[in-house]
Amino acid sequence: MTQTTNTDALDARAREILRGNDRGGYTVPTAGLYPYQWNWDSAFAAWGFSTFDVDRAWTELETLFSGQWDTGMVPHILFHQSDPGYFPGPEVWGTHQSPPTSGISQPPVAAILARRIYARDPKAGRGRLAMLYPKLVAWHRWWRTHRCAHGVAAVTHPWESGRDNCPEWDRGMANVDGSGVGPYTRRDTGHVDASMRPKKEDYDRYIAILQFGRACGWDQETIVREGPFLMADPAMTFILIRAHRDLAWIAGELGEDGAEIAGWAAEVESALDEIWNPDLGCYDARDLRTGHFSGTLGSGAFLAWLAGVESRSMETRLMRCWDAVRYGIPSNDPEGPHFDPRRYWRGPTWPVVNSLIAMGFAEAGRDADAERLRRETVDLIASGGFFEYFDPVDGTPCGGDHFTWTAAIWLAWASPSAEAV
Ligand code: 2M8
Repeated sequence: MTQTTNTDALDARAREILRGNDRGGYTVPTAGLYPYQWNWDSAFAAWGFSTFDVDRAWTELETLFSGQWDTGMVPHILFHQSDPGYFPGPEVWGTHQSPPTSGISQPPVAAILARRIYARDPKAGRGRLAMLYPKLVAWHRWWRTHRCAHGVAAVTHPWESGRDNCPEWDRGMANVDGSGVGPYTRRDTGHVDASMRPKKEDYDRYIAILQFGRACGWDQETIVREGPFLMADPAMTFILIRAHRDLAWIAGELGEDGAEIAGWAAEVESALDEIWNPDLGCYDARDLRTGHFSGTLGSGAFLAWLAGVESRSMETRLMRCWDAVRYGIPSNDPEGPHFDPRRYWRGPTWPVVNSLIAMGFAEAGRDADAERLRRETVDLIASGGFFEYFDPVDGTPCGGDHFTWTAAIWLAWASPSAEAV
């Protein structure tokens, strides 16, 4: 098969996956394992749709914001239709929202990707972006008020970070007592191999943190002040800085005043020293209950470039971590004690995270790194398929198949046919 035919076939397959996971106005990450609308998955889905159906791309974001709370928070899951295949479902979260939702948020990539979707067809997108703009502002304001009280961005649940069981959270999770959560049945291990998923002791703690939030009626002040888990997250911090900047740009494009939003980005940036771990030589997650760094290098540190942050010592450390594997940026340092190449966020490489890291590389003028990361991601998808994530050492595809965000980033970034926008 020629290179072109192969690209055509993969592009067609990726579009088919997005269409196949479309449930009418929103996409599920993959049938079975994740039967609802997830926050950052949807923003990536929209980016993918924008390569062949810009109207559908805007609809995806609009449906996501249909779940926005009065507080401005955009929840991490919207439960549009009930499905017994996923735990914890809407009745466990108990948020009393319509549509039913979870009670935490997820990385705010929507403004970053809305800007790119808009760039594909500004004429068609202007009205849609203008409608979305005040909702984005309300969500970003929520981040500033409820998650950046310590300066950088914090997460109140590992699920809020999107990197569920990454070793950075081990410190904070050690403070959480999962022993009293009562009986429950996990559904994820019925869909994929249990050795690739978080362990039972992690799940007990995830549920304990959820139960705390539910017991206080999802009152954010109580959760931040007294909740069982609160950690500063480099990935969230870098994404937020970048998202604030893109939202300020959107404001300017729409003739709105983006100065306040640009100020939020500067505020977070000026607090970055709080998460610089000198012993690790890079940005690190930090337990805000005890002050301890996680002491482990994760893929979130590589998002520094996305926020325009650079440092010589960080560069050497991060490149060593990448060079230790063959495919993509590993979610945890292969030379560290926690590296587990197939267990979810404890070592595998995630094409979706690679796409964000490569965006940062390209904008920092690190074209060779951006291209290397794109090529390594192409190799994974071309030989393994559109899986959720991959073993970075030997390229084995892992987790769910026919995965929305893998198909989306293929179309928008990795595919040789992808236009740079
Ligand atoms: C994973 O998280 C969910 C909980 O939100 C789960 O494991 O049940 C993460 O990879 C997260 O980043 C992602 O958004 C979600 C759906 O793809 O799955």
